[in-house]
Amino acid sequence: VTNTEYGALPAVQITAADGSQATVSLFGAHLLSWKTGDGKERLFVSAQTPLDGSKAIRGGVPVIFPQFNVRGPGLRHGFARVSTWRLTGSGGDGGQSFLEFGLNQNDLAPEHAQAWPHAFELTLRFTLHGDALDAQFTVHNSGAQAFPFGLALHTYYDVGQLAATSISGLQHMRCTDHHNETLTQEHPALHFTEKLDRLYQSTPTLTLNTANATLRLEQQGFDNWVVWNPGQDDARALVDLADDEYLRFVCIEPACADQRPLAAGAKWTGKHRIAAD
Ligand code: TA6
Repeated sequence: VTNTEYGALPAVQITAADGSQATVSLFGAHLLSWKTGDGKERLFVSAQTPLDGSKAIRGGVPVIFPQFNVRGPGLRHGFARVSTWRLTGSGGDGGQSFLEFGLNQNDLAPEHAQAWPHAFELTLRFTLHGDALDAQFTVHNSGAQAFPFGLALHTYYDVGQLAATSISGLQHMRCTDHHNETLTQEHPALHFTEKLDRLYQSTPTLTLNTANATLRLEQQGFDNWVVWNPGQDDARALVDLADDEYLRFVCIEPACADQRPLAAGAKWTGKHRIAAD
């Protein structure tokens, strides 16, 4: 493990035997960069994002917990992405390398701990192996009462050219769009021709096709896939995104968008694998 800095943020970096590399900021346990063994960057980070802990990072993989967007009573998209996590483990063998991060109620800023007064332990482990990146996310209710939670791994992919990008694996699936209307995906491939903000039920596998790459996305344990690109108008309204940067990324997020209960002592685990061809 190498200690490094990303902007003004302390970060840690691992490099696997094949040269693939992951860089994670302790602020948010936020994966900022994932390069495959060929040196190709797979994630998008906005050139205009603050990198000083004053605000959530626009790009990479924001960790959303305990609430997805405004689907709950608390902070939009939760406090995990604006909290400082602990590095709880690292290592590797036989071509694998991992970094593990933890966050519990004692790590929170007082206003977040007061607004969400539960005992919990989050564990997020990123593992590099071959041309794949695994994320394993565990929520442990370490208190004496059940609590509700929602979450997501809000992954921003660098797609190069939005117009040449599509997602397959969603055909015939029901989803709700940003008008909260329910529709069925008719086309085998989902293309990005305007703002898109959709919540699908989860499936085990999706494929992201871009001009230069194919990525296979797999999940276990999550309820939904969220697909987002802000389009031109919403992108202009985002101060931490340059006006034309929406043409370079899509978000595809394994999520539990609706709040679900976790019993006292119980654990929830979700797994996400991104595999490059
Ligand atoms: O995941 C999609 C979404 O919830 C959108 O509705 C969208 O506005 C976005 O995430 C980004 O949210 P943020 O709080 O990071 O500006």
